[in-house]
Amino acid sequence: MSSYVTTPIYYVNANPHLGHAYTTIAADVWARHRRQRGEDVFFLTGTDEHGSKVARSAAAAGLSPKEFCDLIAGVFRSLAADLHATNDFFIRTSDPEHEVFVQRFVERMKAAGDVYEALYAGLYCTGCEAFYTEDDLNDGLCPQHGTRPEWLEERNWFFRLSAYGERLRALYAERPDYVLPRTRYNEALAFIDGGLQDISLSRSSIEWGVPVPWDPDQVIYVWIDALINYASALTYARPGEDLTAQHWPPRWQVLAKDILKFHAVIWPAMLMSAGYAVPEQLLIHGYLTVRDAKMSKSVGNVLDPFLVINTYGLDALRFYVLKDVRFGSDGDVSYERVHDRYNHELANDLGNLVSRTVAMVGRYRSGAAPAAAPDAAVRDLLVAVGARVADHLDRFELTEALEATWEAVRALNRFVEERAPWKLAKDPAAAAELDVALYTLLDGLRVIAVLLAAFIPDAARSILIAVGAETASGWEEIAPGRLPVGAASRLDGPLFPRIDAPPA
Ligand code: ME8
Repeated sequence: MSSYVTTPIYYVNANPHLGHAYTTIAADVWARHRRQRGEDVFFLTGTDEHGSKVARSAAAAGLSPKEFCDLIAGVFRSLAADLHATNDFFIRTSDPEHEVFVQRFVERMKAAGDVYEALYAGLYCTGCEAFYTEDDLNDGLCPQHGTRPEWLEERNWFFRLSAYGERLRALYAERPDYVLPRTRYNEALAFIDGGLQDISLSRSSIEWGVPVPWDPDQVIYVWIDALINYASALTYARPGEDLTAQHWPPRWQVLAKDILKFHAVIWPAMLMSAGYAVPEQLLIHGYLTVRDAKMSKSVGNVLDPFLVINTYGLDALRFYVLKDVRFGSDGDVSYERVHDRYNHELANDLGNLVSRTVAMVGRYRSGAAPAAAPDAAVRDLLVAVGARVADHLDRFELTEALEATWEAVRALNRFVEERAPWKLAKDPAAAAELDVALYTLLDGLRVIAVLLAAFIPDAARSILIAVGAETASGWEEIAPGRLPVGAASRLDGPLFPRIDAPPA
């Protein structure tokens, strides 16, 4: 089965912040993990470039929309690269192939009888690029941005979303895990049960967008245009090839709760209308917050992912966001917390363990894995941890998976202290015991590196090289005892050098 994984496509109205990095990292961990399990993964991310929000930012910067998009899309693309995201394609909604595909898609919706023209008179938040009713607002303000929406009156083409209530309800009834976690499933179902209104499919008062094919004075509403990216990308990601048959529908779509309604209600209805299969599962995470407020470009309370990477390295960033904030919930983040977790968990717990182990194997066994079986208690613990990590990952519990892995890290640290190989090395009668201790440590680190390979790929690879198991990182390698006898261990420098003070 194909495993098509997507992130949202991010607005290019401003530079990316840690919130965008977060979703891309989570989806990348997932993509890497599924590849470890031998699946045929296609991983997509990209940028959402049309609409009034982006057009206004471009105007404020004194650039044409396209020039402005090229600039900021470039920053998002380099963020994905700097995160070592293994995306198979990077889509931009200003790609001509996407634009043509969007036109064909809405034509299919029209041919299905789901598109009609009418007057829209109501509220619009440009920050959300969303239409609101009075009931949606908090004291007349946008629930996401705290700003006053604009009053719009324009002729629009509408999508008959109201006709899809029954089919959506049937979808939710058939698939109790369509949206994870369950609270988000319930929230989406409540939208549907609350009664669906038709929505605008086009905008007549803006120009920066994809022209409506049968009415080129209007452009397609940016959210309709954006959602279609998940389908359009497969048709041109590989020149001369259409990957739709191989990868459609998406198996996992990762996004935060701010855009749940678009993905969990409007998107499947659009797909039903145009005659496509709906995605298998939506995985919804919470917000990174700063002093309890959602980190966002409009509030300006952002942490800079590039700064964290430059100070602590990429793996520290990947580890931090997934370990510090329980995946699915909201959680506060700060540079101080990155700093603490880096020094305690990565530098002390893991980095030191690797350095000590490799140093001892070098000193006492000339850098070669001794002939021994792993200590039985450690082996049993690693088997149990491996099974739990797999279970957590199956439920998309990324933080719990890391926590379980850290139990193994701490267990190996205790094991070194208890066995004290430096004492055993002084006693010739304890040579066999020393072999077991050193083999257990090397092999245990190997297992931990395989468990961590999707989360902190660079460090995991360095650990595998350090213990002499460079090529073996498939999921079956989590079984203890697979380190070949004689494997050569080496380490060039500390994996996570200590850093004295947080940046900024
Ligand atoms: O909504 N915490 O783009 P966007 C966690 N273009 N995740 C966050 C976050 C935070 N503080 N801030 C942003 C759009 N994100 C549309 C999407 S998809 C067809 C179109 C992440 O630039 C999170 O994934 O506002 C959220 O859903 C997404 O960025 C919103 O990015």
